[in-house]
Amino acid sequence: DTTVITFGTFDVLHVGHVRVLNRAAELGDRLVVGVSSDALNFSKKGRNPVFSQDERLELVSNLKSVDEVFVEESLDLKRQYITDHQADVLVMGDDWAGKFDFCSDLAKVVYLPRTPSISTTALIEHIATT
Ligand code: C2G
Repeated sequence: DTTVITFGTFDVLHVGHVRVLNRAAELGDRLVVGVSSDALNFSKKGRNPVFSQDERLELVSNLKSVDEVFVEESLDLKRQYITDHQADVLVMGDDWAGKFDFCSDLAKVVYLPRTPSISTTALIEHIATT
């Protein structure tokens, strides 16, 4: 069996998130998703997420393509998460291209093209200004 692992914040879940998760799931038999903790999100983006980590975990875990979720506490634990979950493939959107190549001795690292013109930041902006 092939286990695929991917990571993200998945705040204000949108179609770009669903598509990357569906495409990640197609690369194996089982999809495990590391959802960024609120603290990690704050350190990456400098703002609190709209939805809390518990809400984001609940949303992601209820998607059809997702078999298991866990909290991603740190960007620096990629190697440990891959080992813990016995992942064979690490998938990320191509905004992270090259960034996780240091894991390629543990798992096949695949970067998928992002869905154009949709992002949490743009959604927040849109809601705030309309
Ligand atoms: N994504 C996408 N298309 C978009 C927006 C996002 O394919 N229009 C993908 C991203 O490339 C990523 C996933 O959806 O693979 C989750 O995106 P984010 O929630 O923005 O994740 P991020 O905050 O970049 O966290 O350890 C890695 C990080 O935790 C990634």
